[in-house]
Amino acid sequence: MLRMPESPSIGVVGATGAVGTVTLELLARRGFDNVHALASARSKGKAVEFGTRDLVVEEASPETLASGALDLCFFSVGTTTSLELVPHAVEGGATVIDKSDAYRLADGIPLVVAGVNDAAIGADHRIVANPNCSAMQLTCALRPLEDAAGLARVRLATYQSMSGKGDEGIEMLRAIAPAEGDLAMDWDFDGEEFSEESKLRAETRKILDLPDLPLSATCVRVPVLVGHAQAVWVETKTPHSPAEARAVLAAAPHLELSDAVMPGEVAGTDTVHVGRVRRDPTAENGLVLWIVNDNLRKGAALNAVQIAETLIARGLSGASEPLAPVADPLR
Ligand code: 2RA
Repeated sequence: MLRMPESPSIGVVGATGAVGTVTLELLARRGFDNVHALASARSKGKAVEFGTRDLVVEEASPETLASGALDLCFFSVGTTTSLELVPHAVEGGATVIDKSDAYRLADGIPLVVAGVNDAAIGADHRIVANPNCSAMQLTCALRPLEDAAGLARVRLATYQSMSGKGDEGIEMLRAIAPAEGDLAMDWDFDGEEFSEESKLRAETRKILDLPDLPLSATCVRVPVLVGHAQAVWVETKTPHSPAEARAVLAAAPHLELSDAVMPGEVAGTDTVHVGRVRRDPTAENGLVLWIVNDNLRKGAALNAVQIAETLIARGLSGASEPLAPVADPLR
C-alpha cells in the first residue's frame, strides 16, 4: 500500500465546470496548495480562480494523468470521460474520487457519503465513487433514522435545481425569462422510471448497505439555479416520534434542523437542512421530512473534498498493484 502524503499533489479534472469550480474554491479555502486544474483540450491554457491566485488549465490527457505527478485526483466529468480517463490516473498512482456514475455501483468500489459510510473506504481502494447529489442528501437523513428505528419503506418526491444538469442546465435557466420556467423530467426514461429515480434507489441501498430497502421516488427538475429539495415519507420498523426523529437528526453529521428552508436559502451552505419533521397520519410509524441541500457542495464537491480529507487523515493512497479498468460498470 502506498502512503498518502500529508500535502498531496491534487488534480481537479473538469476544473472549468460547475462542480470543478466549487471543488477548487473549497480546496483553496481549506488550505490545499499543490493543486492542478485539468480539463479537456478545449480549455487548455485558460485561467481558473484558486483562492487569491489563478491556475492555468492543463489538458487532462491520458499521458498527463498517468505521469505519476498526482497523488489524489478529483473527477467531475461525464461518465464516458471518467471511464476513459480514470484508469490512467490510477495507473499513474493517484487515488481517484469520481463524481460520475461510471463506478458507483461497480463491485469493489466504495460509494461514499462522508459522515454516513466512511468505513466503506478500505486501504486498497484506488477509486472512491461520489454519489448522486439526491442520494447524498437523502442518506444523510436516513442513516440516523435507520440506526434509531430501522427503515421499513421510503417514498419521496424531489425538486432538483438546474445546476444538477451542470453548466448546460445553468445556461438554460439563465437564458429564459422567469415566467417561462417550467417543471421537467429530463433524465433517461426506461419506459417506467427515469434514470434519476432508479439511481436514487440503487445508490441509497448501496450507501446504507440495505440491499432490499423499499424505495420509490418521483424526480422533478425545477427552474431553480442551486439547491435540491425532497419531500420524504419514511416508515420505520419501530415507533419513532417526530420529537425522537428531530433529536437523532440534530445529532447526525453534516445535518442541520431548520424548518421550511427553501433552496435559495441553502445555496452556498455546507450542511444538509432537514425540516418539517412530522407524523405521517396515513402510515403506522410514518414520518414526513423536508430535506434541502446545495447540490454543488455536500451534493458534489464538498463531499468529494471530505472523502479526500478522510483519505489523507488515514494516510491512504490505495494498493501497490495498479487497478484493472472496470470493463462493464453498472450504472
Ligand atoms: C441531477 N442528480 O440533478 C443529478 C445529477 N447531478 O440531474
